[in-house]
Amino acid sequence: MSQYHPLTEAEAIEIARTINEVFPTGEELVSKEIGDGNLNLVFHITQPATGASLIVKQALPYAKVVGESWPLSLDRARIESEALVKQGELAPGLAPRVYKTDNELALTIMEDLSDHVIMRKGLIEGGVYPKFAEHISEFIARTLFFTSDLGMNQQEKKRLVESFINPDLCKITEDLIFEDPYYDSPNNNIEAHLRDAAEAIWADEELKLEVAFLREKFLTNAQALLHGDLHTGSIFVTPDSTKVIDPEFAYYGPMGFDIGAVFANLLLNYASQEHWSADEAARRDRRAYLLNTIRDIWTLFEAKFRKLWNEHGADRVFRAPGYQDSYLSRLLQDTVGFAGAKTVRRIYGLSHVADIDSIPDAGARERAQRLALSIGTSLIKHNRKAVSIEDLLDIASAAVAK
Ligand code: SR1
Ligand code: MG
Repeated sequence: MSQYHPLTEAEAIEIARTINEVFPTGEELVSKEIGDGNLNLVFHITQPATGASLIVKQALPYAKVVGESWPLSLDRARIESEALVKQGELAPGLAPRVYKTDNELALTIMEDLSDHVIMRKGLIEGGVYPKFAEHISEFIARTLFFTSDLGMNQQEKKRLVESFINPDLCKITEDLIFEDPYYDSPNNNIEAHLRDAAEAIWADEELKLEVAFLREKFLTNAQALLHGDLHTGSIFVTPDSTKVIDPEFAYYGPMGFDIGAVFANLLLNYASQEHWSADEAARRDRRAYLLNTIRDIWTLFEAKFRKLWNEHGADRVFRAPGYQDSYLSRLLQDTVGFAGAKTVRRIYGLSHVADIDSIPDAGARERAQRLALSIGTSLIKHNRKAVSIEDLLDIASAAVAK
């Protein structure tokens, strides 16, 4: 069975049965294909007699969301597996356990997290996750610091850069985030009522200059091993637990891209409160919760990152007074810019988010979309001027007040 082909459910069961630590006994296994993402097959395998379960995830050789006309390398399954293992080592308890990898079949067999909820869904349903800021700040601080030139052997880092070269998946990001939204690309998915807003962005030279700087950073700045797609659909949560999944876009890139992804998706949910909150007071409370979460994440991240640097810094020259402060201010600016770019692309680019697309009322949906565009474009324009996380929060608050 080892030559690549998309698995049938029966084959997925046969493979799952080899994971003795989950299925030590021979009772019947049941499979359900639950992949609702853009790129992969995901088999949820359960053993009704014991309640044991696991996930078999298989990469397809094309982007499922578009079809076979968009081929994608299967090597991304190896990258995803290796990134999951590395992230699990660097941030214990914050990534799913990997039981087995098969690079030929492009699969990863991993811990079933169905006692958690996908954070995007949880947020849409009004969930509150009091430990999330603590957990995600730990995840980003440790995975970014210990894979960067700040926190690891710099020769080994170059070898890691090589093993995480991920051209097909990077190309998706380069197109969908840093190019298509800024011209009349056939990839865009623009609701008719938003055409004028998209056209205004295509004509905005100040904005496009900032996008060019951000694109350049994404293309060239091999700062740390990124998750690469750290939106709220890549995070499982409960009130007590956080697990980061799906690092198939992992590659060496600018740290602010991962942090900005988390913030952008909280901001998209913030914009979507035009519909999901029951009334004005509920909307205010929910938005305050989301902005406080962003503030907490940045504050905790910065403190943890500085502590890691002070205790484990691998580079003598980088101890020069002022360098750490400069690094963190540049990282904040990148984070603000990438948060903006990742907000804009979800409104009329190829791939949207359920927070906004599932708003049934067209008027509320349009208000949420325009609000997200206003926040996203302001963040992009402001990125190189940002001095504090309060700048990002003020932009989000001001957009609502307009
Ligand atoms: C063709 S893939 C579209 C999007 O889904 C992934 O989650 C990434 O965000 C990508 O840009
Ligand atoms: Mg994904």
